[in-house]
Amino acid sequence: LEQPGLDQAAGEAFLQEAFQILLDEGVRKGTDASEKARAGRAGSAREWCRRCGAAAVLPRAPSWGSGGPASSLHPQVCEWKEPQELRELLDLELRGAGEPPQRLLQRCRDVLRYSVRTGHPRFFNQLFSGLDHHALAGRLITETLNTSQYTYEIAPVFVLMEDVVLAKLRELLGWSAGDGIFAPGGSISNMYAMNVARFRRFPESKSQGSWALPRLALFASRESHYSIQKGAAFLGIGTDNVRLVATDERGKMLPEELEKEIERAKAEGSEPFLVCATSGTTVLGAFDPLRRVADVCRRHGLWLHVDAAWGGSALLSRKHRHLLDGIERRVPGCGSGADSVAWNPHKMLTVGLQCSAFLLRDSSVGPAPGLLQRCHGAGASYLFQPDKFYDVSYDTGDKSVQCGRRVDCLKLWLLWKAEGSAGLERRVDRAFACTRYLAQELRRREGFQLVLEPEFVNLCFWFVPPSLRGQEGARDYWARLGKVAPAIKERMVRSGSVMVSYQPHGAAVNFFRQVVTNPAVTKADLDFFLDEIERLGRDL
Ligand code: ABU
Repeated sequence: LEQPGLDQAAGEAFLQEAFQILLDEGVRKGTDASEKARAGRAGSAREWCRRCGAAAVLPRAPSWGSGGPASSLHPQVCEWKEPQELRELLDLELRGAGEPPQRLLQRCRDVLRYSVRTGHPRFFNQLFSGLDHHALAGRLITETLNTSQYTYEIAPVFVLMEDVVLAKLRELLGWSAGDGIFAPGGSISNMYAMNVARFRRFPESKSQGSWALPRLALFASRESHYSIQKGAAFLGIGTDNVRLVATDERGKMLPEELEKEIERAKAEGSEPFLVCATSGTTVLGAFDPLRRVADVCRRHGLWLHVDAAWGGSALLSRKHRHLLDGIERRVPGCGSGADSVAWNPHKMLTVGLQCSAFLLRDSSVGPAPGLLQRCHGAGASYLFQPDKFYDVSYDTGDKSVQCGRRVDCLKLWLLWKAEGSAGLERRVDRAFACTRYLAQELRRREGFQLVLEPEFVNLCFWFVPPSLRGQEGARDYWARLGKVAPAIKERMVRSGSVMVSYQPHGAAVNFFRQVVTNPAVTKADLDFFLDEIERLGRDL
């Protein structure tokens, strides 16, 4: 005990080397478009791989693996391994003795090598992608400081910063006042909405639980996020009490169907309390008509929550914010637009996972505790001592359902400082422009078929291989088409050239859902993406 239990100097030396690896392998190789440009110019995959030092990528050349650009044969987005092989490569077992620094640094390289490069300009698989350098700096500082967002005494900077960032997001919603909290993902933000709406209607539910409640009913569209079901199960509301409202052909909630569902629930003896509208559905990118949904909520006295986890960032764009029209609406004397909103800047704004804001327009917030605090507060005497020497209203942690809570505001704050609102608007507009470009290319190319015209940045399409073209009338056409996207996906992941998601949806067989949120993506990447699908699917 006379000496520290860890070697600071050796630790720092290790970190320096680890940071260099992080920069080289994680940031540069993981995002550098010129890596792929060099690869594209190489004569063959073998030649390129020899030059860059990577092991042979493909054990043998399958029919779809030849004749294309060499870059498509080199793993750039991911280096696929079967689980057993990966387990062996990584040597995951934890042993009694520690390892020397060089071995550990090699392990860091391995982790980076075999992980998926979500910051790469050819990763289109999720609603998040890309790597923003300023946001990453914020994430690294957050990890280094390793604090919890609950009290001013241990997170003074972040308590003030969270307040400013949440106020800025509320301002974009058109709310001059209110409350909010960063939550661990959009699913939890949606659960917050359910809990707060229930508490506002039945304050005694906090102490008495389900014993204080009638059979509740909440409403969301058939296209709503699956977290609505999860939240209902988790909060004891029950998935049977989530009434799924019919949508139009674009996936937007039909307000007249909402009204009918509410009436039906009431007639069956349930107590409606919440409507969850969606701004940006996961697959189709649909926006529910908020004005009309808000009208229904007002007529029935229901809390309107908007799950804008995906689509919320459109509010930054003067050109596209109309998609969320009605979210801000105030109707003097008879209610308003949304009561609460979930918004994930980690998706379209490239902030980094996770950054999800739960925002509420709560007029009760002020010197007295607001709704969030009243709903979740438990007043732990070891954290929230009322007799502290400073203003304890800055101890905001009791609004949360968590105790320890990550700092999620710094990465967004630093990004915003770097880009300004104008820069963020440009990013949003660029994502729309990429989608428009892709849609136009799809229409031009043989074999591509849009599932629907994009309104947002979700581009949903089928690739029809030559063997299926002109056979739309055949009995098994759709069944065969439904096998194409999974087959192409397997090939692209095994080659590591590109990643994109696919799914069946309602009556539609498997189709690709392409989403560009990464500001590093260029036309060349989008052309490559379509070329690659054609190349990987031409023999199917
Ligand atoms: N919250 C939905 C995320 C799933 C996706 O990236 O597709």
